[in-house]
Amino acid sequence: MKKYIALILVFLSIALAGCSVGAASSDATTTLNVEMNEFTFTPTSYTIPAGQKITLKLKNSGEIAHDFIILKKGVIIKGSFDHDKQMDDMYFHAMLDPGKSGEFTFTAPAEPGDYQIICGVLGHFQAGMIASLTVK
Ligand SMILES: [Cu+2]
Repeated sequence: MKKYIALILVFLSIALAGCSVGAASSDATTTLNVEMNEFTFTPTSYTIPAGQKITLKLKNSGEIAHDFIILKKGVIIKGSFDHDKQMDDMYFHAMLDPGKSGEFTFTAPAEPGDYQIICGVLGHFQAGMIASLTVK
């Protein structure tokens, strides 16, 4: 009889373990599909859930390299952007050569609000390569 109860407990713990694994994997991953070209991001605005894992599917349909940069909260570029001098202003950065596609992952900022997305290649920000990100 004791053996029988022990067996039931083993099955029960396996079932519970199965449940918790299921709960963890149901944490939805948000996917962003972004296309870059001269000199645009398509689409131009994105919304992602705060603190969650994001899969970024990036495609460069252009003929030159482009960046997908999420700036830190409160960093608003107005005049020009200097990639090398403003490393600390970047929350996330991905770069793609022309004609390439790539998949990247990052964790969305924990703080809700509006964030600026830009291309950091010299002159591209000025050419209008900007998008907006809403974290909520
Ligand atoms: Cu660019």
